[in-house]
Amino acid sequence: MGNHLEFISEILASDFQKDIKSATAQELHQAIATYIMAKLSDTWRESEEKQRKGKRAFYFSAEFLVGRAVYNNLLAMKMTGEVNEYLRGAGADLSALEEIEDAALGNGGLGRLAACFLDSAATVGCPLDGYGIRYKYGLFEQKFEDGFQMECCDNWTRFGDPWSVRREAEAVDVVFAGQTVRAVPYDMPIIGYGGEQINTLRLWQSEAPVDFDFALFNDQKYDLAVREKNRAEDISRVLYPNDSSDGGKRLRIRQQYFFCSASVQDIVGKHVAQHGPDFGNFASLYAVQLNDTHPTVAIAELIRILMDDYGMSFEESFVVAKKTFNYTNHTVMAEALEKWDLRLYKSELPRITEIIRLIDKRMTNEFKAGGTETAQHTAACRILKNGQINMANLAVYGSSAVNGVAGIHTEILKNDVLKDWYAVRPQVFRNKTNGVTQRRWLLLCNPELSSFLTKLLGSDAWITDLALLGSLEKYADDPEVLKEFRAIKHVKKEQLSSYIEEKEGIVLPADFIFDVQIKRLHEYKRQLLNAFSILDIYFGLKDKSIRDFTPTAFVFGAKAAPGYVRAKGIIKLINEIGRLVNSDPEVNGLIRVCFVQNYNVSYAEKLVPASDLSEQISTAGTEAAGTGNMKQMMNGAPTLGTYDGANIEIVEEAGIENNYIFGARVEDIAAAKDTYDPMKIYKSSRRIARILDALTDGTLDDGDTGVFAELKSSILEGASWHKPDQYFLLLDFESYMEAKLRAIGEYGDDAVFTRKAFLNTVRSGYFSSDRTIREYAEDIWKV
Ligand code: 26W
Repeated sequence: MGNHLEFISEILASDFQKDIKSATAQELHQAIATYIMAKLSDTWRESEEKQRKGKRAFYFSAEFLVGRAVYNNLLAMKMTGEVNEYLRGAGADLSALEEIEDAALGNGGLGRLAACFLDSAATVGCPLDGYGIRYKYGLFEQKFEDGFQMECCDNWTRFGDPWSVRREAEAVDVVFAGQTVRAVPYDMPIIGYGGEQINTLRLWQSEAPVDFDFALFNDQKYDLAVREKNRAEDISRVLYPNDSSDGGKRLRIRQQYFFCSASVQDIVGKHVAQHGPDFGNFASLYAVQLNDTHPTVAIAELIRILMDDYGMSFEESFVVAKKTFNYTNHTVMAEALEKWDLRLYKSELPRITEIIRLIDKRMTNEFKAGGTETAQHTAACRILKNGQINMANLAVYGSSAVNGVAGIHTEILKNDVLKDWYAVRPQVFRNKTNGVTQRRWLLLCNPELSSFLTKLLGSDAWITDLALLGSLEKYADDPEVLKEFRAIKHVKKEQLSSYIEEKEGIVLPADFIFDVQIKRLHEYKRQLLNAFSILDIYFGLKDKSIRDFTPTAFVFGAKAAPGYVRAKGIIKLINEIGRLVNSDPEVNGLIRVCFVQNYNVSYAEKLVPASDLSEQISTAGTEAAGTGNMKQMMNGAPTLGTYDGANIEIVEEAGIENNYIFGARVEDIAAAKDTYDPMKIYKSSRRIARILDALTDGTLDDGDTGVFAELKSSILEGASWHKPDQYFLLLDFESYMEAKLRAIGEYGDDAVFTRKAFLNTVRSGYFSSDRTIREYAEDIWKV
């Protein structure tokens, strides 16, 4: 490869007849990626060879929110510096690649967690590969028109995808009722930090066995000629943009079965090639993690293959499957727990449905045989009931391990959502508190803080052992250290400020507090409560009831599922509040609001390091864990949050005195549930009434869509499908305001606020996904 870096120029010359200076960002990206792919090729093959020798684990997920690969891969290969220098020598710079699209093959937390897990597994030497779907279109691109969310399709591979290798030879057929499609694998390298181990993310693309029907074309039946092609490609065409309700769509069933069947066939095929058609040791060689219920059909698919292709009995096949699969639950939201219509399912997957019937039968027999103690739980645990397939029950019954993603969440699964299963199978339940990779969420997005931590620590070992940061606690009262820590935060805020001015046209002065709430838009995450707090502060500044207020910028990033009308109404409301506040000279020197457009992984990499306050304000008992909270903690933002999800463990690690915790606990909510009367609060609080009335008294304009009035009545009157204020915004309002104004008040004081911020960073070691992956590997996968 000659002077290896030269290879980049050779590719530009050969593929684009360009040199570095004249190349476009996409061409430069193509060349650099090809260069890296060449460099890692041997190691990637060797890693695969090595992993074939032992037990290995597979992560089945309908979503992998990997974001942009180029910077992370350069970092993992420790080549960022030399490649940047080489480009600079030719008048270019790596920052040009800021234009490169994210691979947004996921909705939010669940998808990003899967990506962090793959990075950690490859880094800690865990043999974990990912299996998923290569969506042609990822999560929609979000634009605001007059404050309303508009969705555009995300054609992320239009400039190519140099990080994927098409493995034509390993394609398999996936059979549906009345249609067989070709599942073609595309492999992405998952480079462990340092490049010693490279795992694989295999994403399946759906194609028609026959691309084009020439006869039909000859008959000028042009659409018909490509009908099969389109019907096949529909399966992996687009990611479903819902992150909390399954929508019951036929294509979704096809997507789930498509990648599960292809993945199970792939694993079984390799097993038979290596060990022959003997499945006695299958479960001791492979562990499969089901990322929520979306890939649950894989259990029935393995049984189908062992029975129909290898002649095993249902019982033998079931036992192998149960020992192989493990299930992670990521939400307690009823509407997010998948229950498929049996007839719909059968119409798509008749054989699989038969096998699910056998599994349900086996389960009811087993429960009956267990005596009343067990039998009494049969109804709750049934897989088939009310004409539906309960995917969570199938996942639990067909798995060896079941876990939640944070302490409180796992307790809620045991005592509520899956309590009947916990009663009969307590031993399968365990907790695995989420984590995030410090490579992307500290080293890559915050090199300034990273080199400061390395300086203080005297080594960069924290990059693969984040717990080492704990030894920096001794600097918490060192004014010089706090001063530099704060100066670094200021640098990140200036970077974000100029980016937001360029992208959003809004000026956020870097000396304002950056109060940041970034996550999917959902009522339980209570972006609406945050909006109410801004109105309260606005009115307080206007009537001078709030004095010597530390200037604060309220920053939001969130996409709403396209069909989630109320969520889209909340986006419009926050944009209208932004219009009101930012254009009011009486207050815009003290408060600003910015709702960034198209919040995604790459935008998060700019927002997280620049956030001073991390808004984690979900109703207690609703956010399974959260992972954004961990990223903002790592980057020195104290949490303003409720006692929910992983906030609780963040407070345990960093100290409640170093965060701003408020609001009703789960048990308070349970106690208030039946008597809760938000209208009474509204009537007894002028403060709250002023805020809610602003939604309908003309202060804020929803363009006569009525969405603001609907928002107000959802709080005061409720709706046909829920009680008033189902997420208890008014219940938590006062304590939220107290905590928020206290945080804003303390911000100015280094020895107080910066000390808290610093302690959050140095006590964030536990929240590395390296720790989480090691727990899965030791406790569940046994690899
Ligand atoms: C069927 C549609 C659908 C799609 C995605 C329903 C539910 C989902 C996901 C489970 C939603 C999700 O992303 N859950 C989030 O998972 C994170 C990773 O564990 C947690 O940190 C978040 O608390 C949880 O909301």
